[in-house]
Amino acid sequence: MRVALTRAVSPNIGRCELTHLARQPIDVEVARLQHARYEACLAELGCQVQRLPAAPDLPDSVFVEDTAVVLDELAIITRPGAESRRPETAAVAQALQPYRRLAHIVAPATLDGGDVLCVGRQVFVGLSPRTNPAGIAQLQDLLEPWGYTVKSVPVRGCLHLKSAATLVATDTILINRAWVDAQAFGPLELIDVDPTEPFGGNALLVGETVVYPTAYPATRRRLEGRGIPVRVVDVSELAKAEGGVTCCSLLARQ
Ligand code: CIR
Repeated sequence: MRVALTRAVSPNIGRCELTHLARQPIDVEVARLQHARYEACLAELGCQVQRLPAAPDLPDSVFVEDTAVVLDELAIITRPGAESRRPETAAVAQALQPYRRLAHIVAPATLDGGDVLCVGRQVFVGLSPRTNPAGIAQLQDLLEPWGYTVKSVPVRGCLHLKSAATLVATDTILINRAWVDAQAFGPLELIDVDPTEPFGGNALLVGETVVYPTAYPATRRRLEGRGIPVRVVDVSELAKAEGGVTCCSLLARQ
């Protein structure tokens, strides 16, 4: 059993933070519909979806992934790199409290959950526009006592580590090598995104199934060709806010 924590799309998502994308109008109703279908997909995969109410003052709050790192033993509440996003953490901390003991990243450290890629007890952390070396050091101090190893991984040309690389099976990473060095992942199996789909590296593994955007059919075929079951969701409106499929939920194994 898994709890999937989500948060409703803010009516002001159009005022979201943007780093690598030009601003385009976002249709809030379409974004809400896509988000609801994404939640339905998680429910079909056996998650118990718990949705936090929308926060009109927090345009990016649908992207709950950045506010916490949820492991089996504890959850770390982050200090997001974008100042506008820091107030998002309060409601998420409250929602996670019943499920996990909580620890916190504190100033001057910054860390976005989108930079944290867990592969068993190995934790890869993107050194990115949002996550600084102090954030990685604090995460390491919090996780090492629980037997995790934390490794810093520089990213370039994208927002977060998980824009470039995500887990698609127990020992397999989907990767865009233009944005992160493959060597960082040592002996793990790698699947490259199709070169025509640079944003295709963000996939959400739920159990043994990958939840994946409709927007990247060539990369999807690569995943399926390696025997990975894929469920597609249209998240095109959320993608205009620079969000992907991992960003919209926090999964907590029960
Ligand atoms: C931001 O720039 O923070 C949001 N507009 C997008 C965050 C996406 N989050 C993620 O990839 N984990």
